[in-house]
Amino acid sequence: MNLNQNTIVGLAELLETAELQAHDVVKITDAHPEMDWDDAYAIQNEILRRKLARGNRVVGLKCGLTSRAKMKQMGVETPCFGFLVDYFTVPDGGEVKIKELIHPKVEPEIAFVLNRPLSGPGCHVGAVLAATDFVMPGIEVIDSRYRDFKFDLKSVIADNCSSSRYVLGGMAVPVADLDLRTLGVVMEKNGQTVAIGAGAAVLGHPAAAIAMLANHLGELGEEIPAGTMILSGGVTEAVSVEAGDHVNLRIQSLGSVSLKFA
Ligand code: OOG
Ligand code: MG
Repeated sequence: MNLNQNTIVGLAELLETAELQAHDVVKITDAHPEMDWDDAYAIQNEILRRKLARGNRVVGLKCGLTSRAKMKQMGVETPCFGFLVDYFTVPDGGEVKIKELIHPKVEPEIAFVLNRPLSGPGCHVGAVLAATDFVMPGIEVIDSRYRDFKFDLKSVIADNCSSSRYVLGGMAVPVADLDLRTLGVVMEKNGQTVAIGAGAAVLGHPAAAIAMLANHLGELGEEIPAGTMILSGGVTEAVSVEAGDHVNLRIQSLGSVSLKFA
């Protein structure tokens, strides 16, 4: 680690305040080019600590930048991991207030819910499938706190991977009879198709993203607890939204989920 504790606490406060007050900031590596990966996750952890101290609860985890489309769109080559807390949750068909966000985008996701813990190193697609209770369609609303949605990997990790809101819906389907690689994904905005893809866009198999998260936590001596919900990462590029937009996601065999922006 290259940053001292005061700097980590200060940067966490800067980023979390930007989230809560819905204003952007310049990417933090501009002023702290020496920041390393451990610093980045330490800042994210400090944001989590602030939220827990305020009474928020963790309701899930997320993998990000796991598809080529997302990596290319953001100019970043490596996945990142973040957390989801209670107030990020939107009910199926529910409304997100644009005023609470900076410059939101939506992305289609396959959500996993585990019935057994997963630990790394050595976690693989088979272990993930064996520990998965069911999968569901999910729309993630990302909202980078960085100006113009421009960042590098360390800055976005510190910013909890742009986490902001998410909705789950459709059907909860066990994975035994599904081929998650060939599941078709169609996202519509205001009735127009804006993104199409298939599960394999996420690291060749969406379960590989969950395995990567388990291996990442394994390096820290942690595991993914049983019962955890995890977003495996945007299947396609993220799409900008504004007030009045209605977004619908359909995933083959899993049904649909939607949300609107006001
Ligand atoms: C980072 C978060 C990416 C995903 O699914 O790829 C993400 C970003 O693009 O702002 O959630
Ligand atoms: Mg995402």
